[in-house]
Amino acid sequence: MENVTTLGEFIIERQQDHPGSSGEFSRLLSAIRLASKIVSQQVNKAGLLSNIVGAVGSENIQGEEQQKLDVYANDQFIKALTKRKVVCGIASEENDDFIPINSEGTYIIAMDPLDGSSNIDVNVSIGTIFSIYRRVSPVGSSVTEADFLQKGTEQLAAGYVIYGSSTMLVYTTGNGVNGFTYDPGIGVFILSHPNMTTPKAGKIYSINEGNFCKSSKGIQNYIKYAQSVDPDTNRPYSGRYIGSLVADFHRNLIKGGVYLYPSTSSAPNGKLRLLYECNPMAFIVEQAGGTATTGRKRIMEIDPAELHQRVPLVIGSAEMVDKVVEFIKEEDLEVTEG
Ligand code: AHM
Ligand code: MG
Repeated sequence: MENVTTLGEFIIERQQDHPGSSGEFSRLLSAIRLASKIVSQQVNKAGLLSNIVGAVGSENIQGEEQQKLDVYANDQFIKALTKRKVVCGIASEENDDFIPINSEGTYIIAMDPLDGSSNIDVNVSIGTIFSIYRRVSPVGSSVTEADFLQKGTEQLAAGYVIYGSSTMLVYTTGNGVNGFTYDPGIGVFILSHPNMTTPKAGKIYSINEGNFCKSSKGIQNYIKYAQSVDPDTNRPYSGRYIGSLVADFHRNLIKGGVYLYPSTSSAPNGKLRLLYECNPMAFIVEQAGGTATTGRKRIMEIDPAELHQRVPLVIGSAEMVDKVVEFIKEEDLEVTEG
């Protein structure tokens, strides 16, 4: 195990790049690291929990009630972040309101503790997504909603954990993107993907095509474009859609591709949440050389109006995202002219 860098070492090294830093931020990242190890272990036992140890709601052998995995993940992240005392508030997909933590804390977290809920019970990759901001209200006062409603451009850090064939933690603090793979044998994350960049273009498009008839003309035309044959532009693209944002995003980040969750007639703002799904992924993709937009506006420049706000998302390789935007703009033009 010589010449490897662990996540713990990496966090300390990077902290030294910021002289005068109090180490608070590093403590926060260590809390996320700890919670993701615990959740990873539990995710790997998910089948055992529901089918052997007992269904959700029943008691296990220690007399503890079995929890749903997403509730369990939420509790673990909240517990770990609360202990570090540097966090003043948390917004989570699992909680209607934000949770005030320590009024002396400097940072706020927005998170989706276990994303990809439809895949939890069927052994398909799922993930955790997080986004970190400095509070805007004064330290010592109670955290306010305004602390959470900041633009994505204000993010200090963002990342995700993918519980896949191996568990990986990928994050950025605005200075590139680094990925760490978990070695369960020794219980550490090891730097496996330093300075991750995403190709300018790829061959993959990821969208729930079941929504085709509910989609706008622009999106329908893009799907037809992705499916048409044109060897010069590597088409037809491959359709890949897992239904777990973290897994679809992670694959496309590495291989090159575009992920879309556009507006549909039944979900005019799409499905995904701005604060803890779209913004963190947008920060990561931009740091890796890609882009993220609603089709009309850069994701990270949206002024959030509410905690659980949804926005349409087109994210991935820059040239592929641009192509989708062309189709959306073409449709806008037809609508205005017609
Ligand atoms: P969730 O937070 O309830 O898990 O929903 C978010 C998930 C994303 O991970 C995924 O990309 C998307 O929903 C899939 O939605 P759909 O089943 O509509 O395609
Ligand atoms: Mg989610």
